[in-house]
This record gives sequence, structure tokens and C-alpha cells, in this order.
Amino acid sequence: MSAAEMPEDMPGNMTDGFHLVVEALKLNGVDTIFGVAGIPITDLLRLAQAEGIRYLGFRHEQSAGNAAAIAGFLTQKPGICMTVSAPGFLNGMVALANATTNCFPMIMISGSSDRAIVDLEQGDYEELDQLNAARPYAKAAYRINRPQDIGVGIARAIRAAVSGRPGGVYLDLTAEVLGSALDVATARKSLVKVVDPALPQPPAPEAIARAIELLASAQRPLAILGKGAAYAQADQEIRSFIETTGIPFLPMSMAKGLLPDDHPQSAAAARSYAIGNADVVLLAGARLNWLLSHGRPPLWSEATRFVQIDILPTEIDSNRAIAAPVVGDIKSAFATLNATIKPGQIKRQAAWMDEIGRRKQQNIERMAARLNADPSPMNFSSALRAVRNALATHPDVYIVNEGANTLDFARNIIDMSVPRHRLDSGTWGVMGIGMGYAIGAAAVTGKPVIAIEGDSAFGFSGMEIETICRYGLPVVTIIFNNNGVYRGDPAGSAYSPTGLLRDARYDKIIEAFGGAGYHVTDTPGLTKALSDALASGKPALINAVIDPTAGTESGHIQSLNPRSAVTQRT
Ligand code: ADP
Ligand code: TZD
Repeated sequence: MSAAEMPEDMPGNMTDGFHLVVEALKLNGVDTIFGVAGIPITDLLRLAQAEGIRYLGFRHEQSAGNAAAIAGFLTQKPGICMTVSAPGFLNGMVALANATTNCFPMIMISGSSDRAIVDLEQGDYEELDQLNAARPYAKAAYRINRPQDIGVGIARAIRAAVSGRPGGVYLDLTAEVLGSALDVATARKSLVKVVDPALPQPPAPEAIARAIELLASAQRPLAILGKGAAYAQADQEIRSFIETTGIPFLPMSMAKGLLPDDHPQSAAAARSYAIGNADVVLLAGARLNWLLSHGRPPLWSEATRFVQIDILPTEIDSNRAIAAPVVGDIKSAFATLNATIKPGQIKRQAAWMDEIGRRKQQNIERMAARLNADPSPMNFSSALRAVRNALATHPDVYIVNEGANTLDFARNIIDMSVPRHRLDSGTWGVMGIGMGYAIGAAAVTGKPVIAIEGDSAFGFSGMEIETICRYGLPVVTIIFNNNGVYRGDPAGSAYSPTGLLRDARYDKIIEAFGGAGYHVTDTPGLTKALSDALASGKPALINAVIDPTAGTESGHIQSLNPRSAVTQRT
């Protein structure tokens, strides 16, 4: 610790908690912090910025947390979010819980009020027992109670976030610890540089042998790639396995682009057929949760047998019996599979591929009719065709996507050809990730981002448009504006529970902050606005008018509405 790093108003041999936190983060390679300022962390943020850490200040902690979480997904390093106590902490909790649910590495560091007063419930400013409130929603939660524990506390948080199955970690920093003095010699000794927090975890050779045996016995094999496979950055290993074995694959939404969507082995356009008829399925970094109908009929056959590659042993058998579990990290698992499979051991199943190909063709033709129609006003398909056309020359753009119909249609219509470039509502189907993910992705990659947002979805994080404009980030937000949650109300009727203001001009919001607003009502207008916005590299928002009658309630998951369950029973 050099003299320059000492607090100015302290004797030369003393330092304090603020400086130690910043030193500990820098020592561990943290170069970006997302947050919202206030007591007791304002000076911590100022100091971090002065010490060369990039700080992005948000308008709401949930968006700051979402930015940190997606930064973690994209970089394999924990994204850092800082919040104030009690309400700021709770605002960030949805993002922390969402990171844990999606297996994204992130650390939320919150300042907290005086423990002596909080624990006796004596009514401190922003009083809350934050550590215990965070525990159920975090992969791990720690509190630092002494300045000499800052180094080890931050090291534990980093290791917990990225090791094994990644997740959200909560770190509680009391105001007292931040303001405590410590002598420099003790402080220096207390810092911890984390060594190899996410070492490879190669699977056991027996597990690999069992998996190959099962795959070799299959006549109708199928690989399902999930966002754990995307996170693992094993792009070459996975592609080589799929292409060498000739197994058809299905990407889960955030795994799109691991292999390009137009790859001949993609079974995405024949999803139900491939899932329902596969005899052996290789699940890689994907859970058999609601997004895969829990592996149960009617989508799935009872006879299908599974190979599952996952880093978390307890994920295996969580919904269905797994015949060949492969516990280990995806990169090592695919590298070992590739090295162990003998040439010709897994035979290409021509009849199966032909049938998948036939069904793909039928479905693509059926979809083409909808895609090529030009209704006025636009519907989801025609508007997404316009977006797809504008994106054709920009395959490296990151796509953020939330909404119901907007999400379901965009997932199917916008092809991805590069890994980890589609970021969406994920495991929880949560609204509100839009602007946080867009800012996080733009900040850590420096690349352009397009956020395709339902008008309701946008509202959850819309004020972050100011954040985007303040930092001049290359984010283009497209709002599919159909006047409501799922769809708009009939003209002239009172607002229903799903109705939103008719004919709102979201483009005016960004103009208030100096960004470019576009208002478009047809497909040529949308393609042109998006192309112009991308070419400018500046913050932009496109208000795309969509037919208010176009949306379906709950999008593609209507069957999860309790009322439709009643209808099905009766
Ligand atoms: P999707 O929603 O795309 O189906 P999920 O989020 O359900 O994907 O599943 C991701 C899975 O990937 C989790 O079970 C997680 O434990 C696993 N996972 C995350 N990182 C790795 C890794 N490096 N190696 C192996 N499995 C991983
Ligand atoms: N609140 C949160 C945090 N997450 C949610 N998923 C919801 C509420 C419920 N919800 C959905 O599941 S989708 C959605 C809500 C409010 C918005 C759908 O409307 P939209 O998209 O305008 O964003 P479409 O394209 O018009 O369907």
C-alpha cells in the first residue's frame, strides 16, 4: 500500500475501511462497479472512481444489479453492484435473486446501518437485518464486522460467486467497518488475492464412458444446449462434438448462437418433434425445469434416456432419472468426450436427420407466410422481420429481449450466429432486466446492443434511458408498443388490468435526455430507423407501433395461467 493510497486526513501509518475495500477489489481485478450512491457508500464509490475503477451510476438498484449479473455471465468474473442500506439493498435483491436463479456470478455489496441499533430494533436510519434478508435468495451471504476482515470477506465473496455453479453473493459492509481505521501493516497483510476460483472440474472417466455408450446406442439422439454451456465459453469443444457426432441440437434461448441458428444440424424449427421422439438426450448446461416441461409427457416420451452434463451434482435426477450423469465443467466434459470417442463410434442417424429436416422445412414454410405478410399496423412477426433485416449485416450486435409476445416471437425470428449474444428474461421469465442487461453488456463489451422490449416490460427499467444517455452507450431500444401488457384494450373502453396508455410516445423520453427518438408505424420505417440508429453508434429509442390486438395473453405460456388449468380440468 503506497502513501498515495492512504486517506489524506490520517497519519501516514493508518488506513481505513473505504481504502481497504477498494484495494481488495483492485487486487482481484475488479475494474467496473455498477450501483446507486448514498449513505454509507458515497465516499466508497468516489474513492473507487479516483483509484481507476469504472463506476456506472444507475437510477434504480435493480438495474445496477442486473447490469452486474449480465457482466458476470459475459465475462466469467463476478459483476459488482453496490447499494445503500435497507431500501437500496431491497431494490437490488430482485437482481441478486435473479442472478442466483440464472447461475450468473455477481456480488451485491451493500452498506448497512449500525448493528448494535439494528439488532435491538432501536430504529436506525435505514434499519434492516440485511444479512438474514439476503440469505434465502443468494448462493452465499457474508457480513464483514472488522476492517481486518475486508480482504478475506471480499475473497470469499468472489470465490463463492464463480466456483462450481455460479450465483449471486451478498456482502454486507457495515458503515462502522467502512469508517474504521487500521494500521497499514495489518491492512496490507489482510488483503487476499484469490487464486483460481473456478478451476476446471473434469468429470470422472467412468461417467464419460457411460455417456458415450448410451449415445452410441441411440438411433434418435438429440443434444440440448443451455445457458450453462454458453457461460462455460467452450464454444470450440461443443461445436466439434456436435459436428463430429452428427447429433442434432436444440439451443435454449440464451444458448442460441453457440452454433449458428442456420446450422444444418439445428433442430430448433422442429423442436416438439425432436424432443418427443428422441431416444437419448444429451443435456448440457440446461436444467429440466419448466422451460423444458420438467422432462415430462406430453412433450417428452417416458422412454427417453438422458445424459446430463452439469457442474452441480444435485441437479442430476432433479426431475427425471438421468441414466448417464456427467458431473463436471462443460469445457472439460466436451474436451474429454471429444478425446475419448473413437472414430465412427457414434454413428450418424440419417433417417432421423432426414425426418427432422422434413419437419423443419414444413414449419419454416408455414412461418414464412406469417413473416412475409405486411399488415397495417405491424404485428409481431412483420416488425421482427424488419428488425431481422436490419440486423443481417450486424451479427455481432448483442440482443437483449423481454416481454411476453415480444420475447416469444423474437426468440424464434431473430437468428443468432455468435455465442452469448442473446440475453433475455431467462429462468424466471422476469420483466425488468432490459435496460440493466443492455447497459451491463455495452459496458463490458464496448459493442452495440439492441434491446427488443415489450411496452410493459420496458416500463420496469425505463428510467435507465437517462443512464444510457449520460454515458453515451451504444444502446438502441426498440419498444413494441401495443398499448398494454400482452395486448391493448379495445378502442374507447376503460383501462383493463392489462391496459397501458394508448398511443404513448416512448421516443419522446429519450429526446428529453439528448438521445435520438424514432416513431415508426411500418416495416420499411422500422428497418431504416434501426439501421440509422446502429450506424450512429449513439443512444436511440424506436417507438414501433404494433397492432393492439396482435398479442396473445401470456404469450406462449398461456397454459401456466391458473384459469386455463381450470378450463382444462372442466
Ligand atoms: P437454460 O435456461 O438455458 O436451460 P439453465 O439455467 O436451466 O439453462 O441451466 C444452466 C445449468 O448449467 C445449471 O444447472 C448450472 O449448474 C450449469 N452450469 C453452469 N456453468 C456450468 C459449467 N461451467 N459447467 C457445467 N455446468 C454449468
Ligand atoms: N412482473 C415481473 C417482475 N415479471 C413478470 N414476468 C410479470 C410481472 C408478469 N408479466 C409477464 O410475465 S410478461 C409481462 C408481464 C407484466 C409484460 C408483457 O407485456 P409486454 O409484451 O408489453 O412487455 P407483449 O409483447 O405485449 O406481450
